[in-house]
Amino acid sequence: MAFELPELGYAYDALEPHMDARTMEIHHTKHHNGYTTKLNAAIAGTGLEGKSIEDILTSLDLDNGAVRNNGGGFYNHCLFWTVMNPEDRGYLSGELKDAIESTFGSKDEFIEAFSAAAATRFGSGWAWLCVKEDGALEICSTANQDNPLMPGIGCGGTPILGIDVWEHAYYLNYQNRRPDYIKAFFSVINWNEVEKRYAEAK
Ligand code: MN3
Repeated sequence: MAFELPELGYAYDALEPHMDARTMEIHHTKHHNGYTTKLNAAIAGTGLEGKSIEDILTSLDLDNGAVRNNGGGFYNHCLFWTVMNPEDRGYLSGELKDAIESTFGSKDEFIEAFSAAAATRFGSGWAWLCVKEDGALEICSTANQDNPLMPGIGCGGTPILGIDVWEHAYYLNYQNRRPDYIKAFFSVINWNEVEKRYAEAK
């Protein structure tokens, strides 16, 4: 079973004006599609074929550049589309709200710390909110298409929220203004999905 490009679950223009339709379309049909195709090519005929993407990433050989870059790219974008939603976003509540407040002080302080991780990631990469093995929350960032599930990446745990800070994610609409794009991301977060992922990861 080859990996398939997932549907977004909403229209390309559904996150306007925060995420513009042209960026969303290119990001999904070109970038994510490219990672998916190249991941399938990289695992074809190897022992990785048929494994789940989570299994592939958690047992990854970091020297395997094709699987590292494209497997990370496939997984990261799958997560990214689901943690944004034009409707039915919910709001930070329940156990996740409690955990964020006890870990970071308040929702605003969490947003500040997460935004700083995203803004200061040099070059291309991602910022994450992760659930560590002991259940604690952690903010971290990774380069390129690396992912916290990968072993020894220095950012460990199960990611439950992630933002893509590659320029392809924002340049058409925000040019070099990455901080504006990060701020906009917080207007479209699907907290219901983040809470669901938190409950599963904990
Ligand atoms: Mn991307």
